[in-house]
Amino acid sequence: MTLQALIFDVDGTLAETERDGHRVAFNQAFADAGVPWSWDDATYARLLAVAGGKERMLHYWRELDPAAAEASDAPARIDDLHRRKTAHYVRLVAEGGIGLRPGVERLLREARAAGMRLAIATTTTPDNVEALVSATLGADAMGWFDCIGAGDAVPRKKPDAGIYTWVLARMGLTAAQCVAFEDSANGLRAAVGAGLRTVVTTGAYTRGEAFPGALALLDGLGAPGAPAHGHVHAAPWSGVVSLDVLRLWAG
Ligand code: XBP
Ligand code: MG
Repeated sequence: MTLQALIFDVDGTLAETERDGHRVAFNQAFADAGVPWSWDDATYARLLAVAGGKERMLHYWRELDPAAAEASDAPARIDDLHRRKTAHYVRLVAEGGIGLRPGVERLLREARAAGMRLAIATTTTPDNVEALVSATLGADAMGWFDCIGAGDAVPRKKPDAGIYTWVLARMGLTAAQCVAFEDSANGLRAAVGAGLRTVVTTGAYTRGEAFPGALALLDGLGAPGAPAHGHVHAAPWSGVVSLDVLRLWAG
């Protein structure tokens, strides 16, 4: 089957957005709303086991005060906090503080030049995707992606496979025609659940997780003179993840 499309996760895969982006935005939203929460790095690392910012806040609230978290006004309060958080995140990203991970822009441009289709499958919101893509690749770069599967497009977030099956359906492609890129165990489970061969590039928060079923488990995509290291089909591998390499791996 000829490789037709690359499907990218966003947070942790395109860029390391969590520690200095999302986490900071959550804390700013809590402060805005007068909510006495503040997520330090260790707390956030633990809470990242829950994909989805709204789901993550609700999980934390249930730990702190189960009764309040189940109250009738809880969903509206979570939605308000998430709107505030997303506004802070979009502003933080627009300020240019978060760059793409090494090799991401190179591979995206290589794929475009070869006529390979591109898509995004992420738990975060469409606004956050647009902010990151525009800030790092330019205002027209959202047009590089045939499909952007984000946030509440599907009823269940990763590790549910829904967002990936949603993207495949809209692309009119089968999993066998694509390769997915992820950074987390939740994301890998979602992509594999949709039948996708998946390249995992671990990040600051995810490198200690387990990644059963990954096509490749790497520390990044690599760059000329700065190869990635890891395993492909469980065999040690070092190099630069290029389109030709992906075509070879995808068979
Ligand atoms: C990672 C997530 C997101 C972000 C926060 O998404 O789980 O929830 O942590 O963004 P990805 P939101 O699938 O790109 O790795 O607050 O918008 O959910
Ligand atoms: Mg991710």
